Amino acid sequence: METLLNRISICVEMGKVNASTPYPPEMKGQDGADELTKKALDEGIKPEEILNIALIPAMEKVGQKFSEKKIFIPQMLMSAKAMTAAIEHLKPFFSSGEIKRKGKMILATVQGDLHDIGKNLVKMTIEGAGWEVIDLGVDVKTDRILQEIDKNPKSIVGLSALLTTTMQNMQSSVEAIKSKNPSTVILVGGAPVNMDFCKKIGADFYSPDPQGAVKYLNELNI
Ligand code: B1M
Repeated sequence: METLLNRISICVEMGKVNASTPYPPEMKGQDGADELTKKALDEGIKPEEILNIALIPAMEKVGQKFSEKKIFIPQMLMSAKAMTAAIEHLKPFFSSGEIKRKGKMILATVQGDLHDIGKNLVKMTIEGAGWEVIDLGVDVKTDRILQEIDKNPKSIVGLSALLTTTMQNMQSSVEAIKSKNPSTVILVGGAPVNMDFCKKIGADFYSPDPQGAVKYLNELNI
């Protein structure tokens, strides 16, 4: 029998958001990522297990299929919707951090980039660890980030990029931020980013995942 985690994973891979969506036709009438994630939590499955065993690997498969031209943008978008529906149920578990905030992070997906699932996970995890997050959203121009730093001068800046093309925009944002505010600490992440790139563009730290970001933030003496 298929486990619940496996079923959630299939829903994300196939783009099955909830029971009432007719897409994909072969799963019509079945529960989707929405209902199954709630069920999994009700049955006591840990939110981290749902995220790491079901959701993230499903998205990796989606990316793989997209690379192999087995699926196209509309399917990828449905998978993103299914993943977002599942993550909605996980939010309360990640966001139940301490009331007293340790510090602030201005978080953005860089200009030209519309991917926000990873950024949103980073946001949830960092908030859950007791930090305030000012989420500027996706496709964020450097000027908008600079404006927010002016309003919140001691904030850490977190930048996410998922495309090799938008890594260049990450670089120009980092350069502009450091040139105007050399003491601003900048944390970068996203699938194509790595520590070498982080160092090359003058950012302070790279983390491959939200947990690494939290560890770094908590070690900062601010
Ligand atoms: Co796009 N896409 N996409 N896409 N998409 C990728 C990234 C791609 C790898 C797919 C592929 O070809 N295999 C590829 C990029 C190739 C490249 O540049 N090398 C790609 C492409 C090409 C595109 C388009 C250009 C397609 C087109 O139009 N022809 C287009 C670009 C649009 C744009 O941004 N301008 C596009 C569009 C889309 C959708 C809109 C359909 C949708 C995004 C919906 C959304 O985000 N709301 C989408 C999706 C879903 C993907 C894949 C399948 C999944 C991304 C995802 O959510 N992963 C992706 C393939 C893949 O990644 N396997 C792909 C799950 C998420 C939890 O992981 O975001 O990596 P991730 O975040 C991780 C870590 O990276 C880290 O923590 C997170 C949790 O572990 N992290 C940080 C992220 N940010 C961090 C910041 C930090 C610290 C850690 O500190 C600040």
